[in-house]
Amino acid sequence: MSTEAKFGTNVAINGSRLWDSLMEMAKIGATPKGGVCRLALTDLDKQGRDLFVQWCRDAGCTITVDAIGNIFARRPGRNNALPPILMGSHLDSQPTGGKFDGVYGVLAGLEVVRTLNDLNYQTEAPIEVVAWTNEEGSRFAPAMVASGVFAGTFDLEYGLSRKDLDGKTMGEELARIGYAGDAPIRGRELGAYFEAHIEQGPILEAEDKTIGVVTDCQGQRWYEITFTGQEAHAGPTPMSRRRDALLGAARVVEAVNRIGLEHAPYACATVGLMQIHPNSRNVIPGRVFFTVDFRHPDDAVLAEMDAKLRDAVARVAQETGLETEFEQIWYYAPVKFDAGCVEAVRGAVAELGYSNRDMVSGAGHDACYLARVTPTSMIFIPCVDGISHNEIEHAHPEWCEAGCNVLLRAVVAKADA
Ligand code: HGY
Ligand code: MN
Ligand code: MN
Ligand code: MN
Repeated sequence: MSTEAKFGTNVAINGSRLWDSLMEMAKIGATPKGGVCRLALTDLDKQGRDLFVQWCRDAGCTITVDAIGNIFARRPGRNNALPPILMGSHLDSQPTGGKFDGVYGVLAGLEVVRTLNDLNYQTEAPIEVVAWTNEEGSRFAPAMVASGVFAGTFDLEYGLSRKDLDGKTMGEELARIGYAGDAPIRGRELGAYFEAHIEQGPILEAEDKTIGVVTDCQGQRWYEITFTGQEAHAGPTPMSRRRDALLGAARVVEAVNRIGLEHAPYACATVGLMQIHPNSRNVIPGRVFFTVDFRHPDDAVLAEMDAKLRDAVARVAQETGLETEFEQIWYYAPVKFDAGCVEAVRGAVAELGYSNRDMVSGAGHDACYLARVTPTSMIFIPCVDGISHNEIEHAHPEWCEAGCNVLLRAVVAKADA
């Protein structure tokens, strides 16, 4: 039965309440250019978590937190023996993040709960809003590590032992902010998972489409590379006697970009983090640490890019005589989302009459790991100029409202199935 038949035709979420909650949450870690910085497990992440938990309790949910800090806000159904339908995303951000990446999916889930409360409507199965720990992978690599632990891809010890660049572990930081929970880390039977998220790319806005029906997500490979040469004085050291670690890194940065271009238009290849030691203007760099982020929707191409990177690093090491350390620290294959969940989203979009198109997600999401343990799919809304992971990230209120209306219907369709 369609949700129209259940709720009647005038069912809609409260768009201004959702927008107000997004703007309220954006005050936590607000940056001067209008973005947010709420790095995973910092005091600001704790503040955001505390606010989310309070809002969920105010909406009548019960809260559980698991051993890697994932927060589950549960709204009971008529039959609580049934596996719950989950919806959510993440509250942590990039260092120069935006107001919507992740937090939109969490607060859209809360708005679904608030709307069902307004309607005094109880779903058959229970529903849960989830905030996953450390989705961004900016402070603690890799990304999505907590949903990966939940899905059984990583063991709990691996997750808790992830270190930031200051050597602090996720386990220590979870305990410090009071989110080292005791709920079982996995093994619960789940009904389905839906994640609403901004597209973080330009397609929906460019095609004037309101909703992205996400069918797939591209795969990723992350690497950590170190070149070691010899610090020396920038003045007296002849060019012929230098072992300049930054020269090696620069040649690999060029190779990374070339590999991405060779596999255009779908490949993505990025060097985003680099540490130069001693990072002094008149010292020849002795050591350079940097990261590589590869993405592609075709696993075989992702493997080809991997092989080309390894060759490039070996060639540069040979050319420059630098020592190298090379490690692939993360990999997941491209993900195909569950046809039933995709159809639930498509059905909701049709009921609502929103313009839409199928999409492959360029960004990684917790949904990529949830897809390993329960039927999963995603709902995209546009973002202005496709810009994200940037303080100017923006989504219009009407887009946020539309995505949440779709989430409401998809979740209820599954919970009442
Ligand atoms: O990197 C990603 O795709 C996500 O933002 N963690
Ligand atoms: Mn995100
Ligand atoms: Mn992100
Ligand atoms: Mn706007």
